[in-house]
Amino acid sequence: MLDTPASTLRFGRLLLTGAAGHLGQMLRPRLKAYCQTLRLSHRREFGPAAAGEEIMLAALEDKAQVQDLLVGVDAVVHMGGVSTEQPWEQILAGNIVGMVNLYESARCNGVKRIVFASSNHVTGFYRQDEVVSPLDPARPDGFYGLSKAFGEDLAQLYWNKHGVETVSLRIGSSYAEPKDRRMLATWMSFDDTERLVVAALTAPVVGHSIVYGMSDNPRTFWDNTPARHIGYRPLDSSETFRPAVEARQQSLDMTDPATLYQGGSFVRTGPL
Ligand code: 15L
Repeated sequence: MLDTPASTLRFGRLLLTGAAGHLGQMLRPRLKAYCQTLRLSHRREFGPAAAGEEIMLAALEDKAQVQDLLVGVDAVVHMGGVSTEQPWEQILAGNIVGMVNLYESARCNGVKRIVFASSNHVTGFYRQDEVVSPLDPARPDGFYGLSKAFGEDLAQLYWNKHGVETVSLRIGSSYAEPKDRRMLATWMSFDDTERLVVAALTAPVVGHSIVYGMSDNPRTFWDNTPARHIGYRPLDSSETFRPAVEARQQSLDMTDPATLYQGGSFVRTGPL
């Protein structure tokens, strides 16, 4: 967790969706420093609220539940929805219908800013020898990446038409440490993930902006220059883990699409 001066407290009530998921659990204690009340939401029970928290269960595809969820909220950190490649029906419910419900609720409840957990899989079908920026066209690597591209387009629509601001975070691989060679390029430490989310919440003017979520890795697939106005400055690097990762994965199969494309194993066809 980062040291947070008291002066950074900016929000009355902040909503964190997907609070019981991988990134939601990591962000839960960290985001409390930036608000008076942290409203936590997930589709299933996940235990009691602690001091400074409130819990509201909601399924994203349930329009009425999502309408209630955003009442009295100043800003949203949307980590909810389906976070890996899954059958289309699940992605449709969580990431397409759920996103429309969330943005409609934001519009109706006057919520001004959403930080949206998009994904690097929006551009997963670029090769690993290309450097992609948020200005390049989407090349999703599956239904999951496609749904995140839809989410970004929806965010753009709600900015243009209704003045709801969004920062879409094309998150790379947010884990305690990189698990394989690909993640030496895509890894984002938990502290840098907090830095990115806080920068996205607090940058003064964002409209709809897209930024890749990565640490300060020396080799990377992404160029965040068009998102410099967000003010995200990563302080960690995957380089520390390189010797251990390379020792574990000594050779690369150059005929495997997962080696050639940025999306890694997400680009493979066949069973999930
Ligand atoms: C994602 O979007 C997934 O949510 C996560 O599980 C990782 O697989 C990550 O991308 C990645 O590309 O490493």
